[in-house]
Amino acid sequence: MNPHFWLFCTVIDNFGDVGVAWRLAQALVRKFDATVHLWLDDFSALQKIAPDAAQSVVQLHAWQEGQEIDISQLEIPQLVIETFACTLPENVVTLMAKHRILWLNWEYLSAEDWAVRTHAMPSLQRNGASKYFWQMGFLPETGGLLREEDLMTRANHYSQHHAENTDLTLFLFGYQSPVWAKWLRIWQQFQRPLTLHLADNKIINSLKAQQFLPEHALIESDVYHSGCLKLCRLPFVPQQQFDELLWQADILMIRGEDSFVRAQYAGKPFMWHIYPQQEQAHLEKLAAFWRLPFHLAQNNPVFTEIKTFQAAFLALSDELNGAQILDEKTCAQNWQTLFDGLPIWRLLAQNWRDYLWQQSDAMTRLATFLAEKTK
Ligand code: TRH
Repeated sequence: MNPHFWLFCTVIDNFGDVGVAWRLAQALVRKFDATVHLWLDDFSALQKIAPDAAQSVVQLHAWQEGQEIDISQLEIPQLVIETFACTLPENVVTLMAKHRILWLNWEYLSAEDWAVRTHAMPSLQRNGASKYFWQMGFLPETGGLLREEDLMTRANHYSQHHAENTDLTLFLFGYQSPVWAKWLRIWQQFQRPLTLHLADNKIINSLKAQQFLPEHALIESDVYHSGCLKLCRLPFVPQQQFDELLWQADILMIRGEDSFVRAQYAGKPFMWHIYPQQEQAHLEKLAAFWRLPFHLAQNNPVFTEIKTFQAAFLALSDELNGAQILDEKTCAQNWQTLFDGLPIWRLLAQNWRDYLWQQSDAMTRLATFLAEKTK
């Protein structure tokens, strides 16, 4: 008998909520040979990341938070997952209490201590049911990260069949910010040919808002030259092909949550444009993450010269994420340090990727958790 799992997701904005829910739904099917039902309140983002979702084995349902759902034709599930603390339908909560169904809150990814501490902890609900926190994370004691079994094979196959870039190529997938125009102006001063792959339209819009790009740029044509910079607008690809966009580039500027994880598995130098939160709460989350790869590097004799690189990197990462504004000269010096330090940046990313790779993935950890809870 294959298990039945139910998954609920509300789309806040962009592609990350649905991106994680969709990846998770497919991972559950693969790992547990499960029948997975996914309830979503907005299908437009799913349509973009998975245009063939309707033909998938994942069973899709429309739902709005606060509404009950029709469960009369469905088998009782063994597991119900609410992603990112969305509020489950009242009749599902009642069903779970009656049949003692396992209930998980699949949380946003964070390296902060509280997230590590609360992983797999139960929180008692008003109806007596226990809801468990699933804290995805980077350490063995967390809920781990989603990754497909064939990811490394696909990545190796890609690099074996594609030549290295002639110009240094940066993949840029970030949020709206004036920092992009500032950084591109600085990169222009270096006189080094750079190819910039621009995904989504937020960075392009930022460059236009700051008059770095004219309004017509990257509309009629996919390529725009500005001094030594070649800007290429990427088409939006289905999520299954997203990794290839990362493998094509030499440096990855990524955002949110799912693309952030994929960049780490790509093992390429990356910088994280974290999703901004109220009262700058994202800055603690950002710092908590970067402590990990840099700490890991400290224990590796290959990284004797990392201190200067680390200072420049963290200053730029802070600037990208609104923690500080650097004066032009310091900003340019820091970027020079990063470009000169590309070999260190590469090793840092590979060292971190290897560390993640040695760990079990989220589905393996979930299988152990389910086995324990259903004993
Ligand atoms: O899009 P994001 O910024 O998403 C989010 C949401 O804003 C959310 O509310 C917030 O909670 C979360 O970030 C932290 O970034 P993310 O998470 O990287 O998701 C992007 C998804 O889009 C990811 O699954 C990859 C996918 N994608 C494609 O499939 N094709 C593409 O061409 C591109 C550019 C992205």
